[in-house]
Amino acid sequence: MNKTQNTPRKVNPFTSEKLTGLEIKPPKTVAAGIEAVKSALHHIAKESGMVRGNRILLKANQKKGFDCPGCAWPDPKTRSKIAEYCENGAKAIAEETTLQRVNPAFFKKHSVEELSQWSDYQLGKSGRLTHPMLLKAGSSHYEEINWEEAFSLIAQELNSLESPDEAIFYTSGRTSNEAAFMYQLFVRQFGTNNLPDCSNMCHESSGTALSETLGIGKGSVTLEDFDQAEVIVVIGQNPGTNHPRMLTALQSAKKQGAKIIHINPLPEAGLVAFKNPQKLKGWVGSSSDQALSDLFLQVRINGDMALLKGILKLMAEQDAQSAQKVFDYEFIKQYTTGFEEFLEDIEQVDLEECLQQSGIDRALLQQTADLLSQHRKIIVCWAMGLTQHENAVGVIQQIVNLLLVKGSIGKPGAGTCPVRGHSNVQGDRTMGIWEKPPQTFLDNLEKNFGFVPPQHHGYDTVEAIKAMYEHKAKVFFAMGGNFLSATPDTEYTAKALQNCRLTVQVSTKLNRSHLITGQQAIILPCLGRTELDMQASGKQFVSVENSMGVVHQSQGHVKPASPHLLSEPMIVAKLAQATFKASSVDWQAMVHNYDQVREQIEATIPGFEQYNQRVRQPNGFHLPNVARERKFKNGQAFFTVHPLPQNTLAPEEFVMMTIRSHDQYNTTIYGLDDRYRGIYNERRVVLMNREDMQEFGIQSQQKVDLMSSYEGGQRKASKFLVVPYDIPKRCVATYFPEANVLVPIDSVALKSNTPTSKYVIVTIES
Ligand SMILES: Nc1nc2c(c(=O)[nH]1)N[C@H]1C(S)=C(S)[C@@H](COP(=O)(O)OP(=O)(O)OC[C@H]3O[C@@H](n4cnc5c(=O)[nH]c(N)nc54)[C@H](O)[C@@H]3O)O[C@H]1N2
Ligand SMILES: Nc1nc2c(c(=O)[nH]1)N[C@H]1C(S)=C(S)[C@@H](COP(=O)(O)OP(=O)(O)OC[C@H]3O[C@@H](n4cnc5c(=O)[nH]c(N)nc54)[C@H](O)[C@@H]3O)O[C@H]1N2
Ligand SMILES: [Mo]
Repeated sequence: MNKTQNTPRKVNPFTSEKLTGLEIKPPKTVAAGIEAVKSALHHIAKESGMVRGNRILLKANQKKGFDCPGCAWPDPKTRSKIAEYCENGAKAIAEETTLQRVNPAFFKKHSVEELSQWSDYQLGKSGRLTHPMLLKAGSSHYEEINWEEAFSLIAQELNSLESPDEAIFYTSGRTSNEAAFMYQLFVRQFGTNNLPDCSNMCHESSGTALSETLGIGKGSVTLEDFDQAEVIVVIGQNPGTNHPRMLTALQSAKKQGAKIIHINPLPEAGLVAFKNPQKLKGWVGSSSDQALSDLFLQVRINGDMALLKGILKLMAEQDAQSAQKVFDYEFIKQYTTGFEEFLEDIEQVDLEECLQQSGIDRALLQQTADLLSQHRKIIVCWAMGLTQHENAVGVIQQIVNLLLVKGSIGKPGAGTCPVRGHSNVQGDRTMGIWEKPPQTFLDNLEKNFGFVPPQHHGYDTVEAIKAMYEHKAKVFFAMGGNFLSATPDTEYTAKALQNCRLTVQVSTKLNRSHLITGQQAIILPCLGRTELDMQASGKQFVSVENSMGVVHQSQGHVKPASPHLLSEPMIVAKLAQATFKASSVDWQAMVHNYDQVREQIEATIPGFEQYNQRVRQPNGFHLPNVARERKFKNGQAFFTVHPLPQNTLAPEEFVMMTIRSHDQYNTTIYGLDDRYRGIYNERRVVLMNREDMQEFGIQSQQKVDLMSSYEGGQRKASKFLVVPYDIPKRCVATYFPEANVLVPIDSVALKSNTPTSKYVIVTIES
């Protein structure tokens, strides 16, 4: 079956162009409710078996259960006994606990070339990976390899590099604190800070913006703050799909009197109305449809800077005119620097320009400014709609300005709330998964482990792709994720990976990154979150940090998908033992009992005092947060000044954002529907404004090609079907990862280097 060939493998790095049969229905106005319950049960029954699946679901997000691998939204202190999960959490769990298997027989049957022609949906649905696999140079099929051989092969490649900086170690955001800490320790002892992660494509802009102004890259609110907030702004985020349990928090806040402002180019379901499926009333659909948002501002893509500046201008005018101050001068004086420069900039704002650039009319802008003026307990929540733009850091800092003028940082019911994606992406960063580690972190490693970690910064995700493309990096190792499909500029990234001598993926499920490889490729299959992790000292649990800085435990109970799986910590330990002739670290002791890893974390990272004891408390513990405690660096938070972007389009150009459908988890495709948006059975769609369609003579469901010509380079994504949609003029939307081929590798956010996945200039060709 296995052929050795001299010509390179003809593999397809792109998503499948096969159309699957689009059906369009009116978008939903209500999120969740009985349909969500039906959908959750359908996915669980199909993948995991009805009885088994439901037993597994009962453990999701329970105090003695596992942390849902869906999103990073925190758990409430009192949990629902029957269902502390949401529809999309259930889908994530179904995906991991599926009964399908990708075993050596599967790989014998299907060549890598053949598999690369499959859709992402088909690849994912093939099931859980069961054995370590090797794709030899020139070979057509993966073949089984034993663990020891796999580790020694990787070690050999790593040790034959001219410099440790020729290796890249990527991390996705599901990796536990324990695995992440050991992984970065291994990588730094090996000698590099090349630790790019999914965060580089995700909330990096938030981290950069917040550390510069507030001294900490994380959000400042806790879940309890939602019930005390007077105004909650949800901007650039689609919680109905991506953080469904956040709707419960918003609903509860609203019951306590909070007003909710929704700022988005799309009227996303859930913020319009929401039926809580966790409450029995909601299960049968009898609760009244509640409109969650009080104000909806349908901003143009990247119109947020203009919108925020316009709002601040109106608030400043009111503050100047009325005796009752809009701004919190006591807070400003005591805690901030730069207010005068900020105010001067705001006073010079041209309101007309703001209205035009944001696409919001004056009356609505005034209403929004009034609401914010009248209240002093404000929370702002945001996600990818803000972080993936060239001026992302600036826009987020403008949000910080808004909170600072209101004194809305570091008091109950107020603060910053960047809503994280992957369930432990925040914890991974705390553990040192960072290409730019702070010096204190490196010093602590040195003190604790007795080796000198590399001092120079490593590659982030975009830099890593370029380094591989330019043959500066030769080994690529991924702790989870789907690097090929998640990153921008698919064709360029594919070449980059193919330039490597070896690519290694630690994975649970098959994806395109296993097929677009270096000369040699290895798959190391690992345990998932839901599975029992048995080590020499007995059953283990791991810990994770949610979006609000709460660290808590997660314990899997499900029988592992295969007896050959290793846990991520074990994989790191064995890799370290194979790579190092001698090491100052006792790798075996750490995996013997994960308490030992936690002891090392406690000794290295501030905030983890009595880690093993506190993580065993039912609700875990909060990490310290200088913004929440108003202990800003040198006592001060910083106002900053930001210009309006120059967003001009040629007559034939559109701005495209790449977003998630309701049936996917990043590059994992659960199904082909986007129920809330009324789009069924198709992912190759482009959402377009009806007037634009008329102007350009485009029909509903017409097949078009999308072209991007950033700085002269031509990129093309073929065969997309047009869906007429309620979206601002000259704005279009496509799904990620289908449209990643159009995101230019050089189009990145200033300072954070995050690909501008929400701002790609395209033309549409019929
Ligand atoms: N079910 C499910 N859950 C998930 C994920 C998943 O794929 N599926 N992914 C996880 C991950 S890693 C992450 S990071 C999060 C992502 O969560 P989100 O950030 O909610 O995900 P996106 O689909 O990228 O949605 C971005 C939202 O921003 C809006 N938007 C786009 N451009 C702009 C703009 O310029 N201005 C404004 N104001 N809004 C804009 C879009 O219309 C959309 O509503 O979700 C996490 N949770
Ligand atoms: N155009 C565009 N591109 C984007 C985005 C966008 O909005 N638009 N969003 C960006 C964002 S926010 C993110 S976070 C990235 C996501 O980038 P990644 O995190 O790299 O991608 P995922 O699709 O989440 O990774 C899925 C794979 O992870 C593996 N996996 C799942 N669970 C586990 C586990 O427990 N352990 C291990 N070892 N592996 C596991 C499975 O094999 C699965 O196939 O994509 C980014 N790319
Ligand atoms: Mo993300």
